[in-house]
Amino acid sequence: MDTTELQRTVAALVQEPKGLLAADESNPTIAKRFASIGLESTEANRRAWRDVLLGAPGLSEAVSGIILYEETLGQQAADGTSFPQLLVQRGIVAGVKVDLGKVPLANSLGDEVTEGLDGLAKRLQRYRAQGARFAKWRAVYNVSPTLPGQLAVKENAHALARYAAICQNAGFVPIVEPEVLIDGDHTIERCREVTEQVLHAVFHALHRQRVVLECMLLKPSMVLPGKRGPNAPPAEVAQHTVAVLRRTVPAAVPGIFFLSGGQSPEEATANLDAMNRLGAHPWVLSFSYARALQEPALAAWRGDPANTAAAQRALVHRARMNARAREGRYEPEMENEAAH
Ligand code: 5MM
Repeated sequence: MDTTELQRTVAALVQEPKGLLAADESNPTIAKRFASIGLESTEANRRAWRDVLLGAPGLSEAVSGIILYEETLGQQAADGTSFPQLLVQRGIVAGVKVDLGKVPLANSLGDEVTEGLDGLAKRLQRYRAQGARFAKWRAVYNVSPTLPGQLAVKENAHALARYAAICQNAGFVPIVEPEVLIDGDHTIERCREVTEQVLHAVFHALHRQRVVLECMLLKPSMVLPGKRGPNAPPAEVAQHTVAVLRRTVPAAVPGIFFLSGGQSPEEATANLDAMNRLGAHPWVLSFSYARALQEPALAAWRGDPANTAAAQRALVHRARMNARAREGRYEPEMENEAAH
């Protein structure tokens, strides 16, 4: 496999001080997000919202890549430019979510597994012709005293690694996303235990599938207590998360781009910042947030074109805050900065 192009894509994605915008909500998920502002999820509304996000002035100062949903790859901005082409013009790399969602894992009550490997190589050819250069696949792990089971850990690791290998052979940088869910009342120690087990299995599987670690990115969840319990301060989240990553993620992996997973936008920024204040790490620690970048913008937009500029300012403000956090230079007072 010639990795020259993959290396170029990785270099573009890990550029300082940037991170990624996840705008790859599947139709059922975007319908939930739109419900929060009383908007129906029609093809036209989804296009209009993605147009607001992708066209935000100044976004490329803090965002190097945007993960799109398959539908968005084939849609156009208001002036007729295709969305992937618009991103190229803005110096942002276009990515695509390629998993087909999760289903219950048979004979493993409470566990889930992600589908989408069949026909993936063919789909990638189409996505490549449309302009995508990196991809994303998400596996989810429910947490309880007994979940996730060993079978779910193994099967999801296998699927993530097969996906990553197929992507690299098709010229796509794979983002490998194992998400340990925050639903529940578990302790931060339980989340740490599960995250360590999951990441260990994922990197074992990646090794077996001969994935080139230098040409992939990891998108993990942070180590957090369950959302029905008390919050943990950023210093504690950072200490647990970095400790687990150091034990499980080889230094050859160029970047770790966290998901926000239901944290508030400010929490997700403060936790990333605390990790980067812990000093030099072997990998870039950055962001690949969906809700923690989009929530304030969506609330400002409310489906009304008159609110487009306000929504774009809200998005770019959050992206800038996270770019500071990537450098360990975020202060909560910066939230008051006018977003111009
Ligand atoms: C965990 O979800 C990913 C990151 O989003 P948050 O920062 O909000 O946690 C996100 O990219 C997710 O994978 C996409 O929204 C697609 O989700 P669905 O459930 O629609 O496949």
